[in-house]
Amino acid sequence: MHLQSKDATIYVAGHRGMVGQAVCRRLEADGYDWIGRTSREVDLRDQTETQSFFEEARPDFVVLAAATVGGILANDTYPADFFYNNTAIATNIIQAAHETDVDRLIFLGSSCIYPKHAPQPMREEHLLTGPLEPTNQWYAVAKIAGLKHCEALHRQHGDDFLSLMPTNLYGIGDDFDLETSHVLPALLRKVHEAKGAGPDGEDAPVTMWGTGTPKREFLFVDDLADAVVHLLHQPEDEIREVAPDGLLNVGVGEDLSINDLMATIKDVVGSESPVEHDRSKPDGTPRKLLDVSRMRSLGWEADTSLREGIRQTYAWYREQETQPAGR
Ligand code: GFB
Repeated sequence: MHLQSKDATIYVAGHRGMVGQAVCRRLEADGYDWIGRTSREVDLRDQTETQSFFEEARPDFVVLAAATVGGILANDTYPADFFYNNTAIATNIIQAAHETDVDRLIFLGSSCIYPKHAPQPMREEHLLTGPLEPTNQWYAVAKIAGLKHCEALHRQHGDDFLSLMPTNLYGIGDDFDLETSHVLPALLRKVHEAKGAGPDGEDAPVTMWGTGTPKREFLFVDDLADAVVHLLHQPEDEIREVAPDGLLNVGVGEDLSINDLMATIKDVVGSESPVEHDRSKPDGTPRKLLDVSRMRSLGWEADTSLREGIRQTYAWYREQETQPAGR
């Protein structure tokens, strides 16, 4: 059942993460209240704690944005954490939402659920048609379990549980730690720190991982939040008409190479840094472009250009740098 009342209780799981924060910002702007719990308050990997929280809070709507996430290296280095945390969080929340009669749940997956060599652009029907990318298969399998759980509950009990598959996300609240982050914040930070850092005050070289030839599609996180809220409002029969399995890709519909991303970032930052490649690091999937026609036919499109999104993310990053420690 779709969102109609401003009195609805909306639980945003993962409200402190980049996606959760963006969803909460958007809900607040539209005059909706939301509830959230930190992992100290409710360990979502614990079934009993999760179930008790749902019984006490009785949310009407759930946005499932809680997850262990990271870039290609983090996925490759911590496969057990990515697998276990994400499987447990998704299973516990989705089941508790079912048992407490949540009106609609939106589960956030990832475009890495599709086969490594899926035809491009990737359609929802390409799920489970070929082998996964090895570096992030553990995360992908956990996300596939979550979306299949939603699909099974819809099939067996008619639950209005949907799965959104966002492409690579970036934006305000992103992780800028070079070991764990995704490519966009990593390159933004590296280019920023190299500015004027050469021995004679020139821009120092920056190193990017891999060959720079893989292609990715980048969605500004506030656009994803807009897609989530848009979907909360859509009548169920209209959604099921375009997505009988409840699966909806969310992206911008265009991609670019990591080399071109680097050039755009350098341009936004105003950098002249030479670029070097660390080829010991993996490239991952050669291309990941989503077909977003299902969301388009539901009346949604992304509206932040990559350049504008990078500009806003960079402004936010610089603000964090200038804030006193401890904030
Ligand atoms: O964003 P990213 O870490 O994740 O890497 P994936 C994208 C591409 O950028 C890869 C290259 O080809 C990286 O080798 N790259 C270049 C860099 N320089 C850097 C750098 O400094 N840092 C990083 N991180 N990459 C993730 C999955 O895959 O995407 C997750 O592992 C999830 O499970 C997420 O699906 C959306 O796009 O390759």
